[in-house]
Amino acid sequence: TGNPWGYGKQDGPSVWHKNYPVAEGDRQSPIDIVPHQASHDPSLGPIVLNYDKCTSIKIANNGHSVVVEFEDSDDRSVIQGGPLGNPYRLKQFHFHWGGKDCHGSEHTVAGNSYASELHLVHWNAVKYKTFEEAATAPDGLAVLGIFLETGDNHRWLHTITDVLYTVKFKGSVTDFKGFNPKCLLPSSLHYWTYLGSLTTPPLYESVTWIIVKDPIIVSEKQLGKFRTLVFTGEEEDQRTRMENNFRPPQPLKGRKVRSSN
Ligand code: SG4
Ligand code: ZN
Repeated sequence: TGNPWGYGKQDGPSVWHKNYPVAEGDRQSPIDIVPHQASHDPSLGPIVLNYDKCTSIKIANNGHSVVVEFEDSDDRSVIQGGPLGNPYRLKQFHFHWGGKDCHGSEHTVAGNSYASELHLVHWNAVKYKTFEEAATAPDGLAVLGIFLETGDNHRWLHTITDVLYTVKFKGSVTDFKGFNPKCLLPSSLHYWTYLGSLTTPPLYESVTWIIVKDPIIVSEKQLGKFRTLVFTGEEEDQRTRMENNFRPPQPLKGRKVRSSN
């Protein structure tokens, strides 16, 4: 469905607006977060994650990223609190990363990029019947963003990097049961929040973004394993390495970024 898009010269973020005019809309993501311009909002409560009975199902290469999908037919895995008026169900998580460790995140902080960014995508099952319906509604989705910075080895990321060889090509899928993404989060969940969009086509303006301030630390070697994935299918002649699958920051257009602390 939809038009082909990617992260290359011909099909990358700078041309997405031709097929997806909302790319130039008023609440696009990602953005550059300028900490001293964010307003502290004492009414913002803590983020609460109920991922305990978490039900991951599979890991897949969708030709744009690597995605871990969850069973979302009930409220077993939800995010609540913070800016959210009700619980939102976990649907999937995925990563964005660079070809080098100096860039790769979608959001930037005071102009600085991290090596990668993890997105946990949730939907508002209280107001909407399906993920697809929620994805087009202004309060339909909540994405929790976590920055990855290079340094020491991350204790749990190997659980994901160990299976990446099974999803090297676009369209490949592997069983991936019982993974709780809580192990990938930093100890403090202080955050910035603002109203934005999906960062890939169809770029729907439906996301309440919650960007965690503290990064997690992963090794260069661990991040390098993501770059063994390819954007292309197994039957395609020329393989293109999956890297630099991030959209750069978009205009703020008068939006306010709020800070939890
Ligand atoms: C990545 O391409 C994911 O693989 C997509 O997930 C995701 O689409 C897309 O990013 C946009 O999500 O948090 N970066 S983002 O705004 O979640 C959706 C799938 O295609 C709709 C499963
Ligand atoms: Zn994303």
